[in-house]
Formats: sequence, structure tokens, C-alpha cells
Amino acid sequence: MREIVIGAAQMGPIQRADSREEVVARMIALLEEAIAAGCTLVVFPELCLTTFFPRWYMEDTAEVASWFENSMPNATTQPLFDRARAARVAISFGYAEKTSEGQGFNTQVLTDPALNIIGKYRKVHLPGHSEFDPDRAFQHLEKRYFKAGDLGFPVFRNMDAWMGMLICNDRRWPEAYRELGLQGAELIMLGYNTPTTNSQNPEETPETRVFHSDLCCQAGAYQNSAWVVAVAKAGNEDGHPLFPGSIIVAPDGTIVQKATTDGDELLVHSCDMDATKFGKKTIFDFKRHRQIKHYGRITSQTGVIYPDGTEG
Ligand code: CDV
Repeated sequence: MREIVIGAAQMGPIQRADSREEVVARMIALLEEAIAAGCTLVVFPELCLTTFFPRWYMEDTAEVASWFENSMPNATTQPLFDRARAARVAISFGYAEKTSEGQGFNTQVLTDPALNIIGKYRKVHLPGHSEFDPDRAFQHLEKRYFKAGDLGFPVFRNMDAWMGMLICNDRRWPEAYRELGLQGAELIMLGYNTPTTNSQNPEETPETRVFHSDLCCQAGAYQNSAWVVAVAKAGNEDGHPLFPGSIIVAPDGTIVQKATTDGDELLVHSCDMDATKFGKKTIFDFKRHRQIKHYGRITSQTGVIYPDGTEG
């Protein structure tokens, strides 16, 4: 048995006016709860140091820059790192990263129990648009503020397990999980900020949107026989609701923990990394069963091309 007691630290809303210091204090409070519960790894949401700023259209470069972190850890997050290090609890969380070359990425990091950052992932699937869209009920400008991730889907050895990360929209793409699964990922951590309503389809219910999220995380877990920890930033941010429902999914695809509030809430589960072995050695033994000669389109073609040659 290779047990990791995982805390999924869902966070409630962060308003535009909230300071990073206030947010880090909330993260430390969740961390304290996790330490008391015996967690050895705590996962926080996507872009968890600020409000979900891509909903705001901004032209002023200084204003845009104010949402990004130039280094990690930094003065604001150091207290979180210090407290986690003292307790030897590894953490993973998302933030807006600005590189020394000035590029912006939607990033998630992973530490070991000594709080060394041993893994970094930059979101590959950026949803939304890059210019103001008057036809949407609200904006989703990730393509404006971030570049698509340039690190691929790396997997890291940490705490005697193989671990990978995805970020929000990535969870909807089977290719993303498979990239991790093909490297033997036993634990996939992801955070999300997902609006409760579809800005382009008011008919879609919140229940359907949560169903889509769960469906993807459960499928990704089952089809790669990996634990999936999916952590929401939830609640009403300046009039913009984000759905909650953070989950921990077992390697057989079943949900073993689910959040019940739309605020700061910790889910705790003892995750045995050896529980991934059965699926990886039987129905999803990739080496025995995959048929890559038939999968060429997956990497050679992006959009739909019908058999008659016309594009979808
Ligand atoms: N932060 C996100 O990536 N959100 C998207 C929304 C826009 C659909 C998501 O896939 O949840």
C-alpha cells in the first residue's frame, strides 16, 4: 500500500478587491485543517491567488500585469510554503505566471514535502477568446492573457508515486489524460474555475454543467486507472457564479469524495497509489491493448474532416 492522504482544498469566491494576503491566509486556514486531518498533500484550485480575472476585458498592460506572479514562491506566498514545509505537507496550486521573458501562462505547481517545487504544468487547452465578445453574457479572455502551455503534459516522481497535473478546461480532453496515463500517472491533480452558466447558451443548466465536469474527470480516472483530484474555485465572484462540486475520483472512476458547499471546504481521502495497478495491468494495460496504428488522426489532424474531404 502506498497511501497518500490527499486534501482537496476547494476555495470559495475571491472578489476582485480581495488582496493576495487575504487569499493566502484562507489557504493557510485550509492547510491547517488538512494538517489536523493527517493530509500529506493538499491540492488548491486554478488561479487560486486572485479572482478569475480572465472574465474582465482589460487593455491597460499594467492592470493586466497586476494579476500575474513574477516568481514562485514570492513574498506573499512564502507564509504558505513555510507552514506547509514545517508540517511536511506537499502542496499543488494554480496561479498566473509571468516569465522573465514576459510571457503569461496559466500555471500549476507541485511541491514535495520539503516544499521544493518539483513540478510545473502550464495549461494547454485555453478556452474562450482574445477580443471583447459582445455576444457573450460575460467574457472569458484566457486566450488574451495567456499563451498555450509549452511544457506538454509532464509527470513527476513525488512521494513514491507518479503525479501529473491538468488545469480546468484540460479536464474535458481525453488526450490530456492519456498523455499522463502513457507516462504511468497514478495521481492527476487539477483545479478549475467554471462559470455556473454557459455564456453562449443560457439553456444549459448548472446541473448539466456539473455533470459534464464529473463525467470527464470520472472517465479520465477510469480510462487511465489513476486517482483524479478535481478542485473548484466556487461561489459568486463579483456577480459571476462559479460552480462548486470538487471531487476525488478513484482509479475505477467512482467519486469517493464530493464537496457540499460553495465555499472554502476541505475534502480528505486516503488514496492508495497501488489501487491504480489493477486497471493498469488488466483492461487498460496500454502495452497489450492499444492499437496506435489506428490513432494517426489524433496527432496529425486538429479539426473535423469528413470522409468526403470537406471540413467540419
Ligand atoms: N477556466 C476554465 O478553463 N473554464 C472553462 C469554461 C470556460 C468552460 C472550463 O472548461 O471549465
